[in-house]
Amino acid sequence: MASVSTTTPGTDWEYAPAPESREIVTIQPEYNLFTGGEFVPPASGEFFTTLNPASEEPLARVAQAGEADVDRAVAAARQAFETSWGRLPGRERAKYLYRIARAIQERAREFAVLESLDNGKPIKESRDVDVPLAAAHFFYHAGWADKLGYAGFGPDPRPIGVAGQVIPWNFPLLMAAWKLAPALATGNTCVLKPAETTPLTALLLAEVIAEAGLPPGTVNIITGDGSTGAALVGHPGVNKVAFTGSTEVGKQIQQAVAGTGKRLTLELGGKAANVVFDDAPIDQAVEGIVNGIFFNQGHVCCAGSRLLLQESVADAVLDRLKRRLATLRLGDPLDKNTDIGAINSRQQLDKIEGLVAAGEAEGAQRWSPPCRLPAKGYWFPPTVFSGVSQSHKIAREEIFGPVLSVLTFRTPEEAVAKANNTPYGLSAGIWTEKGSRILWMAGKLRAGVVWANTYNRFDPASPFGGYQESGFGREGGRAGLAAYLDA
Ligand code: TAP
Repeated sequence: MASVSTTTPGTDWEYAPAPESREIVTIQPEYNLFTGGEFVPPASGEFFTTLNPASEEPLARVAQAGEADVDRAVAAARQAFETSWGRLPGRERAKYLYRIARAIQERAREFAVLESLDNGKPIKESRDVDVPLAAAHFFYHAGWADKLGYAGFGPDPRPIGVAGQVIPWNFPLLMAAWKLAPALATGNTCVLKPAETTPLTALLLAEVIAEAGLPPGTVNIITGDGSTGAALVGHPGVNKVAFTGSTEVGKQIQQAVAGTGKRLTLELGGKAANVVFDDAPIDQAVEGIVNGIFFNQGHVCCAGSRLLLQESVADAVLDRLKRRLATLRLGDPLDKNTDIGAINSRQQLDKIEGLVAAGEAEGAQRWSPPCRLPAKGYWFPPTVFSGVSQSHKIAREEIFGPVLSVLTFRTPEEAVAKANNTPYGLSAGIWTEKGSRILWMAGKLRAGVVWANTYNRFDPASPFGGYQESGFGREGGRAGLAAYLDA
């Protein structure tokens, strides 16, 4: 499949194809569940198919874990907690985490290609963002494992026990690393359920974990759909539930866990404001806007999906933004020049199309650069809505796709009021040359992460998490350790 430039006619640059080879990846026809240190068939004998969303080609059949499989995985994790991993000193746990981190680096190309095949994201993002950050998460937490007594949680903070962890499809390997690394560093054992549409890199990680020699049962990876996730979070043998996904499912989990004594952290949806003032360096801001909403096809919980432009520069910024969008290349995720890959699933594409239709019906103006979409697979062009008002559905609901809603403001106070007019509160961006204004805004924005003159920057040392309907608890940094300690 060739990449298709969205470049406007007359300014077209012909790029030669630059495909990353998929030879490095061996996809097995069928994957079992990783439980008790080995791959075992599901008790039900049921499997489902995972697809390449860019071509709709079936990639593999993957085990569907039922209640008996969840039981087995939780029992294996309990045993490892009580007899092996849970008894290791921090310096020993650290060795295993360093080993996993190095193995991810050594097999980085394999992980990146597999991630792009199963998820549809451009190889330059899986290669330069997802995989290096996943390795960095294990390195960072390996460093903490023998220093927990100095982290401000008392001299001897204890692990919680068995962690049940459920993750979404937008950053499959990275979310697995965000969940596993802090849990293991603090001495917990894990049962992880990846998303149904993107299980393959978590299963490759299972292979790495087995090769790293972790005691059997320390990490269990069970694949399946939402019913597997529900069985895991509801299992009485789980002491801590960590969930990343939609607000809707997060609320169901909160209800299921209420009154059980289980510890819970929820990383949910977002509808972030990216605020551009008239003194911002416009070209830099345009790059930040593009990165904020079109990175990973907009399948990013902290995406800058609401652009707030100061009225005096709104036309100029929009103009430059449109010119920049016309240079983005949409197409084959394995082509190294591709900027915008495939939408992860038919279901997600339907959701994006539905919300975009609502935006048009409510009177906002829709714009996309000229763009031919590949005939097969799930695709959506980069899209900008101007003339958006705060009551529009596209200004309120998370679209989780490459769709930007543009609003305007006149004063900093109005910018704050509009930015905070959302049930979410995960992230925000500020673009201005005034440091004092950045500090003033950051203090007033109700968002867990605020970026200034940049966007979508992640680091394992920096805590990440939300307010309100974006959830509670933090991942990363010292704050992230607290979620896995009985402190
Ligand atoms: P969900 O539909 O909520 O799915 C997330 C995970 O939960 C998947 O593994 C899913 O399995 C599983 N699941 C579904 N129903 C469940 C239930 N009743 N009990 C337990 N687990 C259940 O979200 P998604 O569509 O995969 O991801 C998109 C959402 O995640 C967006 O709203 C996005 O903002 C949010 N997100 C948030 C963050 C942070 S850090 N805040 C990061 C990434 C994504 P299936 O795959 O089989 O459905």
